[in-house]
Amino acid sequence: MKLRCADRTLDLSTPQVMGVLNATPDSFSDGGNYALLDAGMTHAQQMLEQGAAIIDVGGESTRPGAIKVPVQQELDRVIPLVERISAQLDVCISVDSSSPEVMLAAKLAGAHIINDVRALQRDGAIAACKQSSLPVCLMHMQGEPDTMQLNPSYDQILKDVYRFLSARIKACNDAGIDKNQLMIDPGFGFGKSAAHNYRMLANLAFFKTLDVPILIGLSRKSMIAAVLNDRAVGDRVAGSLAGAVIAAMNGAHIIRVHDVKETVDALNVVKATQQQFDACS
Ligand code: 7PM
Repeated sequence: MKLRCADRTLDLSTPQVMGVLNATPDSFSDGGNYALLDAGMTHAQQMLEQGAAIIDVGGESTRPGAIKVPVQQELDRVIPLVERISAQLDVCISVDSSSPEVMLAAKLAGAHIINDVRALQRDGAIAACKQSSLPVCLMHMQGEPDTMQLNPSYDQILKDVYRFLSARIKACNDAGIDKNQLMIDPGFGFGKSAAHNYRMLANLAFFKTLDVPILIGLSRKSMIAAVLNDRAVGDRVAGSLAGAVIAAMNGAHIIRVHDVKETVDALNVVKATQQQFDACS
């Protein structure tokens, strides 16, 4: 399975790693814009060397409880970084945004993929995505980041998420976005309890019949802490790796992570295993 991403092609026949690059100021020391750019470039280069196929640049915090960021601020954070990465590194760049303005500016700056946690539901987002001609990841979220973890509730989590993603695929198709430009993501941690998240992880293969590549992100999230005695964020690597391996074995094509080197190692073991599975089926 291959995904056309602007002037690049992503080979998804084996699971690929997407490295998280935070362009929000709280993630770096407060050294102003240039320091932020330099730190971002260094981190991007390191993740590329460690084997990331995609660098995911995000300027809007979607953490539970996060407040909304004005579009101009998102543009200021994301666009210079995308420009520099695309000029200097041989890697696929995705932009974590729900804003049509950011999607279009990111395309001009050299981005290859749109990653939208709101699945192009904002006004003008489908049109901007169509105009960009970039592939897009459609993610499921219940509610909005500031309140989504207060009382997540579903009739049937798998069917509810599946129906939502299926409807968003149809909305994109209706707007003239080709199905081979789409990916889906069940949205771990986005308006879900730990039980909801583990039910989705256990049954990830259920989403295969949507017939588009599956992207997942569970790196360092609270679903990992929930089974590790509420372990601190920096100490969730092994738990996150277990989640990445389970997801890859259940059909995920792209794994979004913070710890690239460790995840690439784990996925190489998955790859070796999957190759043997193919050989005897
Ligand atoms: C809690 C929830 C804390 C989410 C931090 C986050 C995803 C994403 C993010 C994901 C896709 C984080 C985030 N998570 N995009 N953006 N899938 N497609 O872990 O799971 O950095 S934000």
